[in-house]
Amino acid sequence: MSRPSPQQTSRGAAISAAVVAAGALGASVGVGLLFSSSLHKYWPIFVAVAGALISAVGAATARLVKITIPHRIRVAIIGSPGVGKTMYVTSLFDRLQTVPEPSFRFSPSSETLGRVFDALNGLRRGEWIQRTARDYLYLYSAKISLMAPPQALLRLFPGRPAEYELEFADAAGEQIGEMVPGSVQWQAKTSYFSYATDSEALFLVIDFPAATGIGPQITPPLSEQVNDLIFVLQTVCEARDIGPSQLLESPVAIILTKCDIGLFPDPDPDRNDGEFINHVTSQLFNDNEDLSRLMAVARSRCRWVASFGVSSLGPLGASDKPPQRISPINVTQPLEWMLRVRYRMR
Ligand SMILES: Nc1nc2c(ncn2[C@@H]2O[C@H](COP(=O)(O)OP(=O)(O)O)[C@@H](O)[C@H]2O)c(=O)[nH]1
Ligand SMILES: [Mg+2]
Repeated sequence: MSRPSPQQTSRGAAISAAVVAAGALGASVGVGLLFSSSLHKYWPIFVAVAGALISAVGAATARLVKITIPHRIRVAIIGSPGVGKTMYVTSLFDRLQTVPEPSFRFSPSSETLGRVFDALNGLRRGEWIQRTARDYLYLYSAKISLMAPPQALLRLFPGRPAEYELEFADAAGEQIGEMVPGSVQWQAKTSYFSYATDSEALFLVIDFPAATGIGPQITPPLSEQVNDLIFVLQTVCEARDIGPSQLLESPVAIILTKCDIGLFPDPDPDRNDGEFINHVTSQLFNDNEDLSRLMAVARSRCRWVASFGVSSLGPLGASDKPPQRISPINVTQPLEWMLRVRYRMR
């Protein structure tokens, strides 16, 4: 796990100290001028100009410090075994390297890239992704730089990118139902649960086949998956001391994976698959009793909630073999949404 580098932190501190010193010097010169000359009758103008200068210096300092100290954005990806969590993170980190999104740049760590390429090479050899080992927490990390919109007083200046550490934690998922604070299991698995409770965002994952009954059913029934996710949400709120009148400030993305299975049986070259999946999944979240129950609980406890439909592999056609090449659909949308709402990415 990475921290803000000391170099960058001290650069931020040095810049803010320099800006504050310049402000203090300017203020003393102003006061000196005022009392040593006949200008003292214009004191209201001096006070107004000094006020404007001080607020501009404050805003600039805050922005500079924000730019030079990278935050760590931790995303916990949670869902039952087999819903496609590991495949989703793999596909996301592969796709983010070439995302045509001008607002952010992305560079995965070499360890993460090694894991992603191992998984993709396995698919090419005809092997499905390996089951995530129980009790392990796999971290996928990258540096990202975001173009944030300029703040009020700084609109005249071009926006500058801010650097963040992005980290996704993927676990096997067997332990969701054991997420009881204070229980022996909870204490034994602190790394996973404290990751979930401390994370900056939650990605809750359900698979499209379980949600619709279409395609192979390899995961627990939908109502069970939904109950487990509601349990996780309530537990995270409890662990963070979020009372019923407060809202969890971490964005919560509810993601339906394997939506390519929903594109069956009519592959259509004229259709935009991404939009089609979004249309189908938003209807599902309205019409399906379990999914709308999950949505209602999430909305009552969290400030930012949105649902997404993704396919980590892309259309497979009639084959049930791993594809030679993945063509993911909508996989970057939850992250882009989360960065926009929480980090005000442009
Ligand atoms: N059709 C389709 N199948 C998928 C997709 N993602 C995962 N799968 C299937 O679901 C299985 C389990 O995925 P995995 O990522 O290991 O699930 P996890 O246990 O949640 O990490 C994979 O071996 C694939 O067979 C997808 O986008 N489309
Ligand atoms: Mg897994």
